[in-house]
Amino acid sequence: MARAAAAVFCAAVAAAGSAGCSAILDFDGPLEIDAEIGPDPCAVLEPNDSLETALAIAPGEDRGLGICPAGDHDFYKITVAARDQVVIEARFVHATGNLDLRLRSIADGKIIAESVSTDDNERIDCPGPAPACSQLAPGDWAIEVYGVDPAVTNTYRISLSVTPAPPIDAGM
Ligand SMILES: [Ca+2]
Ligand SMILES: [Ca+2]
Repeated sequence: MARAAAAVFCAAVAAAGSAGCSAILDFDGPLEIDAEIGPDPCAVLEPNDSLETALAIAPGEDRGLGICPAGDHDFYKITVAARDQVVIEARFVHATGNLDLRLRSIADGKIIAESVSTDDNERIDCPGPAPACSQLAPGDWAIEVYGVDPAVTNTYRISLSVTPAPPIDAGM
């Protein structure tokens, strides 16, 4: 009943021209929405389809995820300290769908490095030569995983490894 009432109110707001309709949530109702979404593998950790909705992951993270439905993009946010050495990996079977991996500026979306192989897995080391990635400045960065062809779906694991740089040699 409460959901129906909320939906009617929502429609009324929409008819009045407000864009705020989606913010109306029905916290009093039963949790049947979660029950509906739960079994859907395409809904795990979604939505994370933009820089703005990038999901924070921590060093040591290693999760099983999916690019689905077709056209899905997954964004993750990582936080880097000064002189951290960062390894980002997406592991998947290329034969079931070609995924690529990018590191982007979370501020403006600029692509910093991209791993675009045509075999299993993608990996970016910063700093590292292939693909070229320089030492990352401290702060937040974004990782993007996506299907090269918009029709691609696939499962993958994302992992993040961060190694603090050794102490600066006092003799330098
Ligand atoms: Ca996504
Ligand atoms: Ca690839």
